[in-house]
Amino acid sequence: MTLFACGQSPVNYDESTIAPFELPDPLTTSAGREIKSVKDWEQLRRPEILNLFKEEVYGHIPAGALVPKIEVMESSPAALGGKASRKQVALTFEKAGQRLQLLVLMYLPNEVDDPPLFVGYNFYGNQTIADDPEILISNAWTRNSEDMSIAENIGTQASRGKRSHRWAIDQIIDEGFGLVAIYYGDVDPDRDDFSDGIHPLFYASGQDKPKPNEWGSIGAWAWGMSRVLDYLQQDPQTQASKYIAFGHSRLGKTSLWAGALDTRFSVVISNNSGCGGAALFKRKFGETAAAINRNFPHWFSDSFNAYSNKEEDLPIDQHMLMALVAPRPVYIASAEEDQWADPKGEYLAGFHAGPVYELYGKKGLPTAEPPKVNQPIMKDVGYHIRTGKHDVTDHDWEQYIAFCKRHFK
Ligand code: GTR
Repeated sequence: MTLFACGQSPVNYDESTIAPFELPDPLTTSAGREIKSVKDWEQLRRPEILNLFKEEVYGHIPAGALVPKIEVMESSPAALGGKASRKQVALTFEKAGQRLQLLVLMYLPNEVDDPPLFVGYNFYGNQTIADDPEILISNAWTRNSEDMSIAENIGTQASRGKRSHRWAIDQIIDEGFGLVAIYYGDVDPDRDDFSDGIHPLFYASGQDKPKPNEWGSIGAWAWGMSRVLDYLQQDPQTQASKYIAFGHSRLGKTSLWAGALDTRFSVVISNNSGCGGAALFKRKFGETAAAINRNFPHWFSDSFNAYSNKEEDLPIDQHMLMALVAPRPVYIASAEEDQWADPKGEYLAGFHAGPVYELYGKKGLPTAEPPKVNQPIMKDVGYHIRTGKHDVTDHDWEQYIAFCKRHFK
């Protein structure tokens, strides 16, 4: 079936019409040298690939460290009926007269020392992830949504708990994990506007938008995840924890990029991340580079526009993004009805990252054929496709917890 999205380029949902394409080999350098050792991978090819993703896809993050002011805003040892501690911290970044505040919400299991922590963004504010009246509401711009009871571009009391179905907090705590939640709009409001969010704090004088090969919003959100890790690593309650980058959809693209950039993430999880996340660009199935650049011009670097309808020219594909996470475990989840995100392309990217995992003596996905629905595969690369739509469900969380447990044993 080929559908036309409002007079734009056709959207392909037909496996049989995918044009043959070639994937760049993660284990051959651009100068044609074959990589046969971890040392050569880490010293030659990995930096080369990382730089290609910066230069061509997500943009470089400008140099310069910003050290935030840290304030504990609230804490309680008696959250979630007494089984968890809640702690809320504000990280405030200031530069050149600009100020950005990031609210970090933590739920930590009371019975576990150094619990592994899922670190993940949400779409509408921390207050939406749980029905907990103590959660602080951000002042940052928020997309209006009737479902979320948000009408004036700012989080509301009525939005509390509206997205709790996406966060299996009880399961997470009961299994001995903690959750660190952040609102992505605190770091960069999700709109095509580079005068807000973190970007202006890094502008040189006279600059009003990132350079063509500099970060878009995904780069900014990935930067924010690393700043949260900086914080967690110096808080005595969380500094000895393991950190798991988690994200759904555009925020799954972000968790993969954050995990590639920052090796302090021990495990990386992408839920239904699709185009620009886990899915292979070169299949051009479902959402394409042209569609994503048209609809979300602010997500990638401007240099990425060169690949709209020219995926074959890309010197990378998303199997190499996952290869950047190696040897750390990476998990990719798809949903059967989420064809826009190209479930098979998500699986294949994981599969083709395998050779890099194998170089480390780790195990990739076993075959090029995706598993049937609801039959997770858990190697060092993990994958499942579940029944249902683009979303995060308890079934997804069950797999993430099981996958992390295997690796933290
Ligand atoms: C869609 C977009 C996808 C995905 C999704 C989301 O509209 O086309 O790439 O990121 O939004 O983030 O929910």
